[in-house]
Amino acid sequence: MGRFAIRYGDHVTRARRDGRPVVALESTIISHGLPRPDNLRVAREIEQTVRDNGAVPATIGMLGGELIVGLEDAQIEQLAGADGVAKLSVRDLALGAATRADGATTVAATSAVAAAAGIKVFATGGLGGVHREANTTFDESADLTTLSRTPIVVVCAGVKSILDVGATLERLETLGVAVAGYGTRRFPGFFVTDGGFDVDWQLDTPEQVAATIAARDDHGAGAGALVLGNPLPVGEQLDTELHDRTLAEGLRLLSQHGVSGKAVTPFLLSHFHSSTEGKSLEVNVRIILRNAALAARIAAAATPAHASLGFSLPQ
Ligand code: PSU
Ligand code: MN
Repeated sequence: MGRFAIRYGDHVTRARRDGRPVVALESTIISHGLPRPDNLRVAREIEQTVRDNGAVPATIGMLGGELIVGLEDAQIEQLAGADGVAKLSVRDLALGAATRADGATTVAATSAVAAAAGIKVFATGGLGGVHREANTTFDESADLTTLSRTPIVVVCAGVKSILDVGATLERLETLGVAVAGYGTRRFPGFFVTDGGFDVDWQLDTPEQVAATIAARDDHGAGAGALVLGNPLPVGEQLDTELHDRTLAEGLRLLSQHGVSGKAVTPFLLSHFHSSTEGKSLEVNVRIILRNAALAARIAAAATPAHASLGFSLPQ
């Protein structure tokens, strides 16, 4: 083991030893995506939802430079409450480790670390993507390029309409990232059920998703991720008029305040949460919990039956 080995939480070590299903969870939604104090409560609810659906949660993050797969509750509390927690994309991991940083991992970083740890399923809210005006700013999330070389399933509600959804889907195609809708052929738009674009594939059961993982692994022909878009039921989406109004205002404030780079996503998310009187937060939480539940069921379906019973076959 090197000086910078990944550290595993005890619950994840036990799950790996017993071959139980594990679901990776990101920490940037806790530190930068959701407002305090709700963020801590939600982080705990996500973990509990994974457990309730038959898998072990592994929230990933960095404390004191140590990369941890399976943060303990007190460590999650630390990332949720501390000021100055870094937003770590995949390129930042080694820099954070070397400088003993506290940091939360994005979809890109979480996917890369989870795959390195042999975890096959990851639940989040929304993916990063191509920003509006990326033709001049070149602002495209490293989530996309990382997923092109990372064998994992990301259960998400698509991308937020704060991004250029069409361009994001085009880039996912170019990068060789598989995209499917769960129970739908429309790509979800996070707060809203329908993101405005079709996808080529529809998967309807956790078993079908597990079979997709198995086929990719067995073929050995391509290491890209599968992005599984899990839309909110129409009745549960954010009111579309409120959504459109809040988005337009957020984009205007963005350019007014000259916000750019990695601050853009947190800025827009916080604008949504502060200007919809908690409505967007409520919808956001529902999205994440639904994705966590589905990811747990996929992880269970992807785990051999003898292992999910908690014991191993004799060698
Ligand atoms: N989209 C959301 N909520 C989030 C994020 C994205 O709906 O919290 C976070 C994720 O961690 C994602 C990151 O990986 O923002 C993307 O940031 P950027 O656009 O700077 O790559
Ligand atoms: Mn960016």
